[in-house]
Amino acid sequence: EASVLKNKFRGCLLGSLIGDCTGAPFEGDTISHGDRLVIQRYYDKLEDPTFTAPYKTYTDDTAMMKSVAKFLTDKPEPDYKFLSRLFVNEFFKEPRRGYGQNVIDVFHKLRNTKYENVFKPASEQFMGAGSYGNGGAMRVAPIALYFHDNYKMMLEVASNATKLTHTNVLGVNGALLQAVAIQLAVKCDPYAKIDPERFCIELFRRMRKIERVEEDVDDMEEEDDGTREAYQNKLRVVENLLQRKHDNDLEEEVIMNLGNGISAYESVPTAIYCFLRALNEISYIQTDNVFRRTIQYAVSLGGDTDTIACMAGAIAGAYLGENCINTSLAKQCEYYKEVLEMADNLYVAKEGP
Ligand code: 8NA
Ligand code: MG
Ligand code: MG
Ligand code: MG
Repeated sequence: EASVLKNKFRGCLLGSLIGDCTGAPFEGDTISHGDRLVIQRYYDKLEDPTFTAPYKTYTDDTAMMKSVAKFLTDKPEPDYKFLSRLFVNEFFKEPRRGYGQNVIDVFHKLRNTKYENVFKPASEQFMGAGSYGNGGAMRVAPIALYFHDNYKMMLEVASNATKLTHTNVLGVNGALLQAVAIQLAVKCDPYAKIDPERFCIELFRRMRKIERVEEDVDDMEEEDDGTREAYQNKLRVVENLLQRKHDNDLEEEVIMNLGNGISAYESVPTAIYCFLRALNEISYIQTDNVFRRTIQYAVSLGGDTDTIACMAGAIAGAYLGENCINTSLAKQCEYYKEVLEMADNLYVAKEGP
C-alpha cells in the first residue's frame, strides 16, 4: 500500500539520521558493562518528551546521505559528476563533520582536477588499492529506497555512487550488502515478524551472486587473498551468532568476529546483526521498541558507533516505518525535519505525488 511505502522511506532515512546523531558522542569508545547502563539512561532521556537539551549534531554519514538523496531527486538519470560536486560542495561548506582522511583527499583532487574524470581520484588512493572504509555503505540508503523495485539498477547505481570515493572491492561490496539489506527490509511486512535466520540466509544468497561477479573478472589462477567470499563468510558468522540467542554475553565475540571498526568489512555485517539481534529482547536493554533496541545495541558495541547505528537504524526504519520511531527521540536530532522532507521528495520523485 502507498502509505506504508511512504512511511518506510521516512523511517529508513530518519533511522539513519538518529543512529548517526545519537551514536556520534560514543564514536571510538570501548564500552564496558557499566557504560551500557549509561547508554540505557541516555536513550531513556532522549525518549522523554519533557527532556530538553541542545540537539545531537549529525556527522559525515548524514552530510553525504543528503547529497545522495539530492542526486536522485534533482536529475532524471544518474549523473555521477553531479553527485561528486554535491559531495565536494557539502564538504567545503562544513568540513568539520568528522570525514575520513581518504575522502578529504579525494575531494581536494576532484576539485583540483575540475571533475575531469570523477572516478579517477578515488581509484588512485592507497596506492591504487582504493578505500575499504564504510563511507559508501553509510550513505547508500536513498539508493536502496529509490530502486527498491529495480534490483539491477540499485546494484549498479550503489556501486557507481560508492566508487566516487571507495573503489576497493570490500568498500563497494559492503555498500551493496547494506543496500540489499535495506531493500529486503522495505519488502518485509512491518506488521509481521521477521525470521532473523531466514533474512540472513537471503542476504547470503544475494552476496554469493554479487561476490561471484568479481571472481569472473579476476584471474582464476590468482591466489585467494580472503576478499573473494569475504561477505559470505561474515554472513555465516552472523547466522551462527543469531542461532546462539540464548547465550548471555555474546558481545565480545560479536566485536571480535564481526568487528566494530571503520572498514566496511568490519561494520556492515555488524549493523545487519544488530538489526536482526534486536528483533528479540536483549537482557541489558530495557525497551519494547525494536527501533530503539537496534540503535542502542549498536552503540553499546562501541567503535564506529555513529556509522554502525546509522546503518542498523536505516535497516530497522525501512522495516518498521516512521510511525514505529519515537518522536521525542527523533526531535533530539539536528536536521530531523529536513530528513523527513528529503524522504518525501524521494518518494514523490519515485512513485509520483
Ligand atoms: P575513508 O575512506 O577515509 O576510510 C576511513 C579510513 O580507513 C581511512 O582514513 C584509512 O585510515 C582506512 N582505510 C581505508 N581504506 C584503506 C586501505 N585500502 N588501506 C589502508 N587503510 C585504509 O572514510 P569513510 O568515508 O569510509 O569513513 C569511514 C569512517 O570514518 C566513518 O565511520 C566516518 O564516520 C569516519 N570517521 C571515523 C572516526 C573513528 O575514529 N571511528 C573518526 C572520524 C571519522
Ligand atoms: Mg568519544
Ligand atoms: Mg560519522
Ligand atoms: Mg563513523
